[in-house]
Amino acid sequence: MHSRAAAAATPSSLPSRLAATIFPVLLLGLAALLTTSLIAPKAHAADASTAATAAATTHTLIIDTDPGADDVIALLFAMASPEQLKIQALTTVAGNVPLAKTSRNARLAREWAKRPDIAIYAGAPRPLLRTPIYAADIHGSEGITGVKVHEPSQALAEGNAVDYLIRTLRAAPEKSVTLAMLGPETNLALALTQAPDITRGLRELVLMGGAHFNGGNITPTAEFNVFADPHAAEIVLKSGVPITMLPLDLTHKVLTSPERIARLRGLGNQAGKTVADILDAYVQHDMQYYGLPGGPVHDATVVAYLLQPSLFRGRKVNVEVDSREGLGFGQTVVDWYGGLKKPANVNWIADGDAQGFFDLLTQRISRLP
Ligand SMILES: [Ca+2]
Repeated sequence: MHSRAAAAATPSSLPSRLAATIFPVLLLGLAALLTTSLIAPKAHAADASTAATAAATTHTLIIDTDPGADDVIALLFAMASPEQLKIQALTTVAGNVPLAKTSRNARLAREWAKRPDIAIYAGAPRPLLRTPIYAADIHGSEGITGVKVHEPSQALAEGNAVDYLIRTLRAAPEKSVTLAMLGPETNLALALTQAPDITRGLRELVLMGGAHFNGGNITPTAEFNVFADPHAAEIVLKSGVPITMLPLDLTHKVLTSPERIARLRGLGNQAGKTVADILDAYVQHDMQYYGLPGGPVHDATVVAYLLQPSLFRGRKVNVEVDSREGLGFGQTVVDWYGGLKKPANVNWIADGDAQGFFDLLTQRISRLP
């Protein structure tokens, strides 16, 4: 992971990328966004606890994802919760593995959850500007660890994920759609760049990404999803839409244990076995590399947050992304103490109830075939 990270840390040279067709579009969008980027949730309140009190929440939901072993678990978790999560579609992006495989893996999750009603749109095949990077050493060359993959019978939906997001968010009632983002944020950045008005339809963005107290997982300072497309993350963080981020600060506290995986395996359904098989393989790297007693299940914490926000605690803070070449490339700069006096744009989740997370995951996975 880390030798590759060092090699990938330098974005491709800007002059060569200027020729890319995307860049003029991006500049236009950035200009438009700058006029609205400071419309953020109200200013930093010292130690504003954001633990929610609602026992159960519902969302009209789109999930943007780059499966990814933990994405697959998050997708199964979400698709097992139809009374709370009205999933409109899945949109896929290049990330942990290239786009063809993330899209195939999203279709596999849909097949395993028996949810043929959910359309899947493929989106951006590469980041906005930087050199593409992948994480096959963590997620395996197929993007899912511990289980056999095959080509699912149900195809992708016609059309591109970015067009789907623009079309859907424009048609949606004001502040009605929650977007869960489990990978690099390229698709939404492209949509916001082409159609800044789509923020109107968004209720909230819930992102797995970033790192502050914990340090990074792809470089010492950067978390993978942000590092894989920091320019996209910058656009998203400046969108003015309410944002909750679940960073490594949280996910490295919500760890598997042999008992927690055994409960999933012991459910007796295929989904429980699948999740346990994925986790048994997936957690090995992180347990060894970080010396942790168990492994994180990063993206699945987003789904738990949507279902039961009272499991989590955070603070509304200003977060910016370092997209300059150098040691901090892809770092989320989190003003935890409010010293910069900038508007809070992110509800940064720093802690959570690990046992509560695994209880909820296990209960929901038990509902699947
Ligand atoms: Ca992911």
